[in-house]
This record gives sequence, C-alpha cells and structure tokens, in this order.
Amino acid sequence: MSQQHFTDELFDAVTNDPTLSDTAKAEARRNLDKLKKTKVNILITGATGCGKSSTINALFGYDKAKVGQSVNPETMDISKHELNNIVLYDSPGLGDGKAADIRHSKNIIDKLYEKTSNGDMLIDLVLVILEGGSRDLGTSFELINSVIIPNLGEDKKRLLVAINQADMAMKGRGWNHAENKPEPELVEFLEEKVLSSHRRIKEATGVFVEPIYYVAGYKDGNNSQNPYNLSKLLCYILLHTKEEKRAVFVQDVNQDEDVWRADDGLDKYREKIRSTFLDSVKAVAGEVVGAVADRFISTVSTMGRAAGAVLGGAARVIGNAASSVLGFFGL
Ligand SMILES: Nc1nc2c(ncn2[C@@H]2O[C@H](COP(=O)(O)OP(=O)(O)OP(=O)(O)O)[C@@H](O)[C@H]2O)c(=O)[nH]1
Ligand SMILES: [Mg+2]
Repeated sequence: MSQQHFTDELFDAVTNDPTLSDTAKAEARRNLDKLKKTKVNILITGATGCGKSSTINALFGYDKAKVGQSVNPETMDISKHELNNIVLYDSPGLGDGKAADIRHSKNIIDKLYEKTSNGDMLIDLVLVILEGGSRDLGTSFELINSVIIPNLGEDKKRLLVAINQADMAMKGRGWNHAENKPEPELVEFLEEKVLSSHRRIKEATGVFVEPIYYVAGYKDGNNSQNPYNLSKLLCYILLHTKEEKRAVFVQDVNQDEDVWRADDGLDKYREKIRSTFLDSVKAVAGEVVGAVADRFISTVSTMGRAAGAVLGGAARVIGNAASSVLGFFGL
C-alpha cells in the first residue's frame, strides 16, 4: 500500500518532459487523477472450495483472502476486499443447503443491481469459478443460468466463467509437475470441459460464454503448486472490463513474477496485458500521456525482462522506478 501510485509516477514523468506545454501537463494531471480514483468492482463466486480465495490471492498477492482448509465454507456471506483500485466481493455460490442457497442467490442478485453514486452499475465483472475436478457442476450451472445471467442486464460481457484446479481435473493425473503444465490427455479433457460448459450455458440461456481453464495454485508449508494460465485469466478479466478502467489493474496485480510464468502459450498474454494497459491509459489521459507511459514501460521492462513479472516487470518496477524514469528522461 505504501507503493507509489502509478498515476503519480506517470505524472512525474510527464512533468519532467521538456517537450510538453503547461496546458498539456495540467490536462494530464486532471486525467491521471481521474484514473487514480477509478475503482473496478469484481464479484467472485462459485461453490465452496472451488478456489475463490486462492484465485484472489494468486491474482493480487498472497495476503488478500483467507484460504480454507476445512469443509465448512470459509466465506459465509459476501466479503469485501478493498485493494488500491480493485474492489473484490467474494460470495459463496450454491450448494450449501436450501436456506443458504436462497440467501446467497439474493445477495448476488442484489449486488448485480447495485449502482454507484453516478448511477453506473457497481459490479464491473462477475467471475464465476468452476472446480475442474468436480464431477457435479450442476449447482454451478444453476447459479450461472438461473441466478446470474437473468439478472445481468443487457451487458452479458460482465460475466466471465473460469475453470480452476485444472491440475486436479483428472484427480492429479496428466499434470506435469516438473514443467507445471498439463500433458496432452489432460489438455483434451480440459478442452472438453470448456466446450461442455459453453454448451450448457448456451443451451439454457442462449448466452455465449467462452470459459477458460487455469490453476490458482496454493502455498502451504512444504507443498506448493504454482499457478497456470493466470496471465490468461488476467487477460480475459481485462477484456471483460471497460477499456477506461483497465489500466488500474497494474496497481494491484501480484508482483511475484512466478505466478505469471506458466501458460498454454496459445496467445501472448503478457504482451496483450501490456498493450491493454497502454491503450487504457491513452483512452483516459490521451495520446501524449499514453506515449509517455509507453516509453516509461519500455524502459523499465528492459530491466524488468529478467524479473519477467506481468507487463514485463513494469508492475513491480513502476513502484520504485523514480530514478530509472529520471534517468530515462536524462535528468
Ligand atoms: N491443486 C489445487 N488446489 C487448489 C487450487 N485452488 C485452490 N486449491 C485448494 O482448494 C482448497 C479451497 O480453496 P479456497 O481458495 O479456500 O476455496 P474457496 O472457493 O475460497 O472456498 P470457500 O471460501 O470455503 O467457499 C484449498 O485447499 C486450496 O489450497 C488449484 O488450482 N489447484
Ligand atoms: Mg474462500
């Protein structure tokens, strides 16, 4: 939290740019202030033990949410985690008994209709997590098809479905621990799961969703499992969030480079995250600030490439890059 905000870093860089007029700098200040205040509200839901807390921890750092060890749901009702710019609402899904199901459904529906003081929808994105190893996902589809989709309003883009615990989808079979990736037979199994999930939602609601699979992973004592496809998950989260809000993720994402490393290689997720960030800065603060951000990230990413965190290290380096920025601008 003590880490300097990236919008202030960017503003310092803009201030120190001798080619910019005072008017341009004043406008940059206004726009960057707006960005600094931007909140992204994410509702995360799914059955007990699917990995909601683990996913929050993997995406945003390992001290954000309590991970359960017992069979009792750790998350009784919606719990709120406020980061710098990202606000997370962690809600149980269905399957904890009839009374609890009714209560949880109502809580979720209320959240979906909640508005900000500006009259905008509060929840920018609903992330529904399915447990890859679960044989019975019926209650999860009930949650998606009967609770979430009918109450989403017009903008079905607010929904993202992700299948967690890909490593355990075949009870641990087919997971290559040495390379932290699924073997072909597990890939095939997971792709089938993605397809059948897509079909179950499409057939029941007519809504087209493109689920992805990933591993949130865990750290407990001597054992740990690194995430897989977390950069893909972040990419999808960004694409499901309004463009003008996407930049602020950089302030809150996990700065542990290890979590962003392993993915399916189907797309250049980290490059995409980087360009998404820059486009978002441009959308809010204009071309001039966007160009400064671009140079800024390129500089830090040269140092950051070895670090290899998301954005090529920029998320980490931005926080303490004052000297490198000054250095870059020759001051
Ligand atoms: N192997 C494996 N285990 C995982 C993964 N994600 C979560 N887990 C484990 O699954 C268990 C439940 O994870 P949580 O993150 O507490 O799940 P939750 O959805 O927050 O659970 P509740 O809050 O109780 O509803 C924990 O023991 C995690 O360590 C994963 O990707 N792979
Ligand atoms: Mg939890």
